[in-house]
Amino acid sequence: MRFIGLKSAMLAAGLMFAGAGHAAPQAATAPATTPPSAAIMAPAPAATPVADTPAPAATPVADPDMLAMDGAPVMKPVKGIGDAVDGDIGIQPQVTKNGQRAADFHNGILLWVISAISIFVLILLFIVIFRFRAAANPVPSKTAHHTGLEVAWTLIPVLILVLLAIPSIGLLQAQFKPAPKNAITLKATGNQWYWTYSYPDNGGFEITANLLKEKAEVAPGERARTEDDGPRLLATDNRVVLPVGVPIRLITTSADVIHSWAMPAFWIKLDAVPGRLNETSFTIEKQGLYFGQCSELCGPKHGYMPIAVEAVPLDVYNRWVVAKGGKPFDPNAAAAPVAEPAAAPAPAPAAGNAAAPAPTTNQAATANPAGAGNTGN
Ligand SMILES: [Cu+2]
Repeated sequence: MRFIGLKSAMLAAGLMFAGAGHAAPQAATAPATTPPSAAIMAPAPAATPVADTPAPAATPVADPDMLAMDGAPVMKPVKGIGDAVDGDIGIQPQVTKNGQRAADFHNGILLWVISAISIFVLILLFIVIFRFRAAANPVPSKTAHHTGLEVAWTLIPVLILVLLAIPSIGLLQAQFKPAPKNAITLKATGNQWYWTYSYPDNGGFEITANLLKEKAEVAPGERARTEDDGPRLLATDNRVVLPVGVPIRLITTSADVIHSWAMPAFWIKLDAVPGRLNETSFTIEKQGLYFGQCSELCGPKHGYMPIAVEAVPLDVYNRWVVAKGGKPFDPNAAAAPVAEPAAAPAPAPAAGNAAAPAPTTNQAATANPAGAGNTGN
């Protein structure tokens, strides 16, 4: 534990200096080994590339450490963070604003209200059972109506529901607030039974995440899960890497049947529907390794398509992106150019479909390169 404290302090110091201008060398050693217990990331990383404009393209260097990041486990899982704990009940510790808001709503309001109502109804039930049983109450009352009581038991529940609806609708609205323009897009595509991810704002490179099998299940030479990879059925061969403190635009779709990209620690569960793009956004506020699963019954191996997200500082993220052959994300430059590619791909296929002679035979579709492109979308 003393080690962790020391490393966190070193990282904090490193980040402070990184803000001063030379980001890459500082972060090169520290964050890769940083445990998720490191301080919550403020949107500070935005300050990193301020120093000079050409730097972001040049500074992040592809180094072997980063290439290993989505293969070999760099960040180790911490029990209780981003994962369920045996015997625990309730909601996982939340690392996004909406998640914290929802957890507070659940723990601070909903739980108390439903407990009070359940106890109240139970007391009424016991009164009926004991006080009005045939032996204790041989001559039952003939009362059929009581206006005051009827108004009360209609109005009070309505009032409770209205009071609950106010924070509930606010939360719903916050969950589907469109991502800001400087967001990084992560596109998750469900497949039977694995996930593919692409990073359209970082040059569009792709990674594929498969379940890591247990030692007894792998073929000779095949990589088996270790404890450093994560828990059984949750560890993946490639992890999704995302920056902390930067808004993420999550887009889901599917190549076959309906899947659902669910990450409990982010308060995210978004269906991945073939032929559709679903969108939501979130900002991870804490470094760490988080686990989730496909949460839609998508076939016999539905339980075998886990999700592992590694949340790292922006400069580490950028180095990973470069190592994957992508282009690093510059939060300052992003606002303008991101908007266009994000908007362009969506309407393009629709327009293509409309413009291309849709009613004609499939001969046209196969001959038309635009049509071939559409199917991939
Ligand atoms: Cu699935």
